Parts: sequence; structure tokens; C-alpha cells
Amino acid sequence: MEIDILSLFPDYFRGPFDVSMLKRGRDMGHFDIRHTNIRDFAENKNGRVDDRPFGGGPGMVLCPGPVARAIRSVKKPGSRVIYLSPQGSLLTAAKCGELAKYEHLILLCGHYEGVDERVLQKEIDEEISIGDYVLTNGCAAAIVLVDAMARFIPGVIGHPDAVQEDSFQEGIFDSPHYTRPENFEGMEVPPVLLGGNHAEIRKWRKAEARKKTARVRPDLLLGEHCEPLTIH
Ligand code: 4FN
Repeated sequence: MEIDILSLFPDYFRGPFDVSMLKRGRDMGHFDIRHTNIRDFAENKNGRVDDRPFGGGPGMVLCPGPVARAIRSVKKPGSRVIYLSPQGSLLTAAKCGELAKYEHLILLCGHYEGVDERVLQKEIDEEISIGDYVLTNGCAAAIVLVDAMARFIPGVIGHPDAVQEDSFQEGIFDSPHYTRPENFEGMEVPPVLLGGNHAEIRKWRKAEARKKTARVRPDLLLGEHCEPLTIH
């Protein structure tokens, strides 16, 4: 998969995509991430790409021209163009599985108060939000989307079973984890995990996961979220 990220701060992405799983996925050629600075498409010599909002109000708005030219500079037949936006539909594991099937994603990150509506209408296929909180720019959202989606690209995660077994693939929380030592500052590991009865362990883990999900996120056990997620 090819991913083009359009933003005003390409440097923002230096750390996250150059370590751990995402670096491995890139090095192995499972996906390729390129960065475009929207400022390179400014109309004027001083590189300004924002202006004051028509109708008044605080802050600045990203101008449609530079954004349109930035998108068109990377767009090809079959590209999926996504605007990371607080007005988008909420990102889910199921959506990540869907997005992982595209050959080419273009991710537009917002800045200032947002992007002129007309270029969104003209060039964007889909608006996605990572959650209900205020961000200073859309770059952090693009990092979350790429990280959450990467695991659905075949080969990015070492062990294929790991993807399916992961927390949330089942639509509920993961069970608690324990490792050595057996006694940590007076706290013991639950005895069932040391007993070697794998049927009992499975049962215990399922019950613990359900208990905590019911307490913290009852919404995950109700309604449309109760279908277990499956990949491809
Ligand atoms: N945020 C809200 C309401 C109104 C504005 C914001 C907000 C960055 C360019 C967008 C935020 C959250 C999740 C992109 C938030 C996301 C952004 C995202 C984002 C600068 C304009 C802005 C949701 C609290 C009601 C700033 C809430 N997922 N404006 O944060 O880009 O993708």
C-alpha cells in the first residue's frame, strides 16, 4: 500500500513511522509512506496557505487552492482521499480493515481552524475522526489511523494469529496480563494462570474481559458492537 500524507508539518511524522512495527512494515515493503508539505503549493512567494474566514470569526482557514494542488499532485486513478477531521465518522477497527484494502491512500491533515469547504466537496472521498477531543492539528490523527490500519495489511504483524486474537478484534476488552515474578510487592498472580488447565484459563480470561468491558464500556456489549469483528 502507498500512503501520501499532506500537511503543513511533514517533520511531525519523523518519530512515529521510523520505529517499531511501522518501521518494520515499511522496511519490508508492505507499505510506503510519503509526505507532502501543502506550503509547497502556495500561490504566493511567501508561502502563505491560510486566510481569514469569510463571515468573520477567530483563527484562519486553509485556502482551497494550495490544498487542491497538493491533493492533485499525488492523486491517481484508484486513490482514496481521506480528510482527518473532527466532523468525520468515528474510526473503528472495522473501518481500519476496510481502508487496508486500498492500493493508495491520501491523508489530508487539517490546520488552523480547518480547510475551505469547497476543496473538501471537490476532492475528498471520506471524512474520518479519531475521537471527540480538540487537537492542534490533524497530524496526530493521521498517525493513529496509519498505526491502527497497518496491522490489517497482510505481513505487517509477524504472527497472523496475533491480529485475530488481539483485544478488540473480538469486539470487547482484552483480559489482564501477568508475567514474572509470581509475587510482585506482595501481589500474587491469579492461581488459575499457574495451574496449567488451559480450558479453565480460557474461561477465566473471557469472564475477566467481559466483567471489565461491562464496567468501563457497556456500549461495547450492546447494539451494533456485539458482532465479533472479522478481517477480510
Ligand atoms: N482538529 C471538536 C469540535 C470542533 C473542533 C475540534 C478540533 C485541528 C484543524 C480541526 C480533532 C479531533 C479528532 C482529525 C474538535 C481530528 C481533529 C480528529 C482535528 C486543526 C481543524 C482540528 C470533536 C471536540 C467536538 C481542530 C470536538 N480526528 N478542531 O479539534 O483535526 O481527525
